[in-house]
Amino acid sequence: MNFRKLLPMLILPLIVSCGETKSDNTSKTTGDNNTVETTTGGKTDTKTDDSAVTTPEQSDSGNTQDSGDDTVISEIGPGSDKESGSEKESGSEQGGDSSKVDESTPFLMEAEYTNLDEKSGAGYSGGADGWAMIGEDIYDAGASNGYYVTYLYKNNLSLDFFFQSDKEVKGANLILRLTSEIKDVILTTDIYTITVNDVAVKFNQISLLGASTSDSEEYMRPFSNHTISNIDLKEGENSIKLITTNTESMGGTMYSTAPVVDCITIEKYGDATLSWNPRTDNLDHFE
Ligand SMILES: [Ca+2]
Repeated sequence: MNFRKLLPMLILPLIVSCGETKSDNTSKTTGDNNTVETTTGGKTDTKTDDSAVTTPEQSDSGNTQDSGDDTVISEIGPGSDKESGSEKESGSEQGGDSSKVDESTPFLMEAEYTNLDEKSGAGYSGGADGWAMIGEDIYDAGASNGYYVTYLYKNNLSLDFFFQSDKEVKGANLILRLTSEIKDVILTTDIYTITVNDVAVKFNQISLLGASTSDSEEYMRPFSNHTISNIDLKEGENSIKLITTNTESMGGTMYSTAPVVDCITIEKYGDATLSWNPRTDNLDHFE
């Protein structure tokens, strides 16, 4: 039995929520702030009044993208680093423990469900504050949950993910799902800072090439996954922050260089239980 081949078969059915793309009638939510998503080992439980948070059942209705789900799953699935040529180009492996067998369900946090209340962003032509920094995936760029966060083109502006773990975790993977707009973006530690529990992590260059060339072009570069390995979590409250740390203008009022962020996913966290409180009410404004 070739276990390496068997592993994706075991895990892929469990991670449909990670690849969920926009569907016409199910992705919007009427939120309350009490939603809790908890993922333990092999399954995800969502507790919410209207059950509007990502569930695998929602992904198959009204989805007209012919390649969306399949593409996302193959990119985000365990083992894809070895099997996907494109991932080698964009990945940022740091010599993680590739021999570790870990069937934990990928823990996904949508950028559009983070707390944006105090955020003030800058875009190509003017800025946006709070929930208005959320964009809808109208050009079918493969955004998980159909939405993403942009307007991150300002120095020291951060996108913050807070979550809990019931135990310490060593050597997890962090996957960023990103794209670029208006101009190609190449992220390095010199211009972009990713922190885990407020400690900057090292990552290899992330290239987001093939962006649209103007804000009037009706196209968005498809989102792509970028893996950073060897992430440690602590028991209790954890944070992951994506921080724009440069003043390299991308044109217009984009004062800094930054990616567009769809979601982040944590993989290979063993038997820990991870949970967070997604701000699903952010999308109330899109009703
Ligand atoms: Ca998203």
